[in-house]
Amino acid sequence: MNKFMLLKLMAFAITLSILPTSFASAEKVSDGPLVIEAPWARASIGTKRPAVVFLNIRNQGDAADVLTAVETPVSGRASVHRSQITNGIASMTMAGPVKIPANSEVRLAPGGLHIMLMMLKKTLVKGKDFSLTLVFKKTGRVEITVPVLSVGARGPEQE
Ligand SMILES: [Cu+2]
Repeated sequence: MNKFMLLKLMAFAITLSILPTSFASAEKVSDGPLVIEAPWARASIGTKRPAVVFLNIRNQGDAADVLTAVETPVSGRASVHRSQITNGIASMTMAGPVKIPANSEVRLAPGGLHIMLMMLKKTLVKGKDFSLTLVFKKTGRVEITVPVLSVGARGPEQE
């Protein structure tokens, strides 16, 4: 084996070791300055109860944007909710339009902002994924793929 072939093999091995992590991060960059990172959903118990989606929205631009709506073929009614604890009682409300300030990140995570999928049209099965479209005022529509984790998942890192 000559030195050139060895280098090619090494490059191939490095590519192989990098691939799984780049898939796992499931990063989607829009045409604009927004980056949607680490989307995930919990498996649903049938379709009677709502499902929930979490993700990070990073705004790399110098102008704020606003998340105005979410859509997905698996749900008849998808919206952004905010969980809160008032006087020791946990509740959630419609978040309304969510501002994504310039050069910052908005995290949709357990205990805070999340995307609620009501009127599920199909059961979300662990290991499967589904498409979700985020609608932004400036950037427009950004379609992402959301992987479905286990029912008790607390985040993509725990899987
Ligand atoms: Cu909710």
